[in-house]
Amino acid sequence: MRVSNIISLSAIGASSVLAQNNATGKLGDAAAITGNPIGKTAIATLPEQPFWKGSLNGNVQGSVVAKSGLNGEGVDYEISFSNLPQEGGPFIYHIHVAPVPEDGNCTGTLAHLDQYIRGEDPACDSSRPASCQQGDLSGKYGKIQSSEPFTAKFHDPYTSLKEGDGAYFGNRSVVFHFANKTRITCANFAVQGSNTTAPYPTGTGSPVKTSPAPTASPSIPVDNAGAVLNVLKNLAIAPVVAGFLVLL
Ligand SMILES: [Cu+2]
Repeated sequence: MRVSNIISLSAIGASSVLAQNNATGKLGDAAAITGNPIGKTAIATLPEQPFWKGSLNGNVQGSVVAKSGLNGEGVDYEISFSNLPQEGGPFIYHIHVAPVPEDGNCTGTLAHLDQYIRGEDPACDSSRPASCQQGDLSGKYGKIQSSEPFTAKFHDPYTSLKEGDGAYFGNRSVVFHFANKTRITCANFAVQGSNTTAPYPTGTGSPVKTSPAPTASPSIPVDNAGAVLNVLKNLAIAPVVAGFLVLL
């Protein structure tokens, strides 16, 4: 192979890596979650009254039901929404980082669950869900078209029902928006607890705070720094460490 060909191939490789890096979090792609308590469920049910004060025929109705995935890996979601607004779709919904305050003000839920500091733009590429904001459920798994009722079931590897994880959402909220991001309604998750007696991963050494198995992200090269960072992310202190690294 000619040197010029090698150089141009290298350039293509470098530019594709750069393009990928542009569309992920400042802390990288989201790690797959393991160790969710078996049988644990969190449900967010929309309230009777909308937050949005425009013209609606009653609030959007429905819920987001989230259960620990098989073997505690990731979370299985069941979504159902009805009484959708007549216009302003397709609608979008997310896990937001803060709970709904007592007065029901959806603005108080702040931004999306985004532990890896990705931001909303560019829009989530649903073919690479690990690169999206963890809370961007409609970005990763589909917006809500206007046909009623809207239902969806999907598995998300990147959100957690394990307290202490940065990706834990049992104490957070769901917000339902118009396509233009205006907040229509919102609801807190309520944890239903574990409905089985299957054991938590305790009593077998140090099973809890391990980094995800390398097989969870086979296409991503892992160096020592990356592995350390993954562990730190699991400990939910990555932003602190990232701040420290910036100081360096
Ligand atoms: Cu949102």
